Amino acid sequence: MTVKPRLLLVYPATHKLGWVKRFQLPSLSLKQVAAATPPEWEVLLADEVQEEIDFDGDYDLVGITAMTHQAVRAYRIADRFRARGVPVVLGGIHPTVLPDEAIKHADSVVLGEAEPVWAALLHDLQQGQLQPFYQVLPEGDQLSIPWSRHDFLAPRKYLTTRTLQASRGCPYNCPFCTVTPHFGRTFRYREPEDVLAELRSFKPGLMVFLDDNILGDPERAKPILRGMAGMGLKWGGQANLRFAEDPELVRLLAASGCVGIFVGLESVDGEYANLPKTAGKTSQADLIKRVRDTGVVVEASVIFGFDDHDAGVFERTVRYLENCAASLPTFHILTPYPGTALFSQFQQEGRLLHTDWQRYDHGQVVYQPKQMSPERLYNGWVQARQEAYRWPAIAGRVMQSPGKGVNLLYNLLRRGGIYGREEKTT
Ligand code: B12
Repeated sequence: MTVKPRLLLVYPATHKLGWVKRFQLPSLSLKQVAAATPPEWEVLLADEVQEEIDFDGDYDLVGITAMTHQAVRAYRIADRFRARGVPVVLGGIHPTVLPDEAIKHADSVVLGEAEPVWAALLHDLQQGQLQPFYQVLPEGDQLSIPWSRHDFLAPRKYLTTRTLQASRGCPYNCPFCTVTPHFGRTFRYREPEDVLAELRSFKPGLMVFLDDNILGDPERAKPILRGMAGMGLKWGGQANLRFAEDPELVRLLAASGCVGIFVGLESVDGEYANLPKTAGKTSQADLIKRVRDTGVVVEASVIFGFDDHDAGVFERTVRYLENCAASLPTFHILTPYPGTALFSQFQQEGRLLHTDWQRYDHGQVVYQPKQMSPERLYNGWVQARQEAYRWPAIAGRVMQSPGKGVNLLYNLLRRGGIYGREEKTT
């Protein structure tokens, strides 16, 4: 019997989660790396959100993914494996943006997408010719990727393991976002038939699209939504709220089994409510109502701390979201992620307080805001979250929505995250 080489894929955790961990999704990044791994490899997963990593295990290669807030933990994990002589590859958005930092903790760094380079990297490793960096830049508007892999996830408990992407990339290039500079200026879509075939392979039940903007190109999205009607899938995803300018898209969304859609309003007024992505002829409040009234939960996300935000922004935002009864208000602190135009701007202006990546997570203030102190911004964010998730506020918006049960469930989960306790591991 031949022994397969063993690949351990690691999802680093920065916090220990309580009961909320049962409502997480497995990393699609690692599901795609697994899918791109040739069958002669055995693929194992260490999802630190769910369990401890076995640092003494027998592995031929360790692959670690990292967003910015995970980078410090990812580097610690990498250093421990490398100290034992196990080669480590780092990938994901943070190593893509800062490959020279990442390579200090890895034998190789994959910049951008794994699918076009991963098999070659594994071949090079086996030949003893691993290169420090691998990268193939995205081109065109077609996305050709293997179906994501699930077998290596068992038997962990997730909200659902049925996640996929129908598209990648984004043309909007918002100054605070990493997507356009690193995943391409166009939407790249998979063939609708390929997406629908993957969806048909799922058992009926909950699934999640992890696209940046599943409805970004309506003509590419509509065949997918039409094909989903009657499949018995209940799904969630993320989109630009402007899709709701198109009544057909709103109707198809509800008919396709969508239960919840995450939309980035970014700001309820000022410059950031008028970005190419957010501006349009109908107000964001009216668009929210259109979608909400179909029974689809609208998770409306806003960011606090743009340069035109004064200390009145917290109150204005909470009231705005209350008035349009967005099903699930979500608040973030502006975070200048490395690789964004915002990071370069704040760096040039000397406004970055530090580059302790663990604290770049939308829940801490890492820069000097223009119109308030960092403390005021932080406290305003805490208060806005608590205010929006008081029982009367939850009851008010749930009562205004069709689909009250699903709406209430989402709100209870979110309230748990806001009022619950989280412990740091690192
Ligand atoms: C879906 C998503 C989520 C989901 C993740 C669900 C899941 N478990 O998979 C949820 C909603 C939970 C989420 C949460 C957050 N997210 Co998010 N999310 C995304 C989104 C839209 C897609 C990510 C994704 O799954 N892509 C699909 C996979 C296949 O692509 P990928 O991750 O790029 O992976 C490919 C390559 O990068 C590479 N790769 C990745 N890892 C590895 C590892 C190895 C070894 C190799 C070889 C290659 C490799 O190969 C993969 C396949 O091609 C991105 C935007 C984007 N386009 O990247 C933001 C994004 C990753 N999120 C971001 C952020 C900030 C967050 C939060 C911190 C926000 C918050 N505070 O709420 C949290 C953190 C949660 C946590 N777990 O700690 C930022 C990260 C910025 C940064 N520099 O860190 C992004 C880039 C959005 C943005 N606008 O900038 N997110």
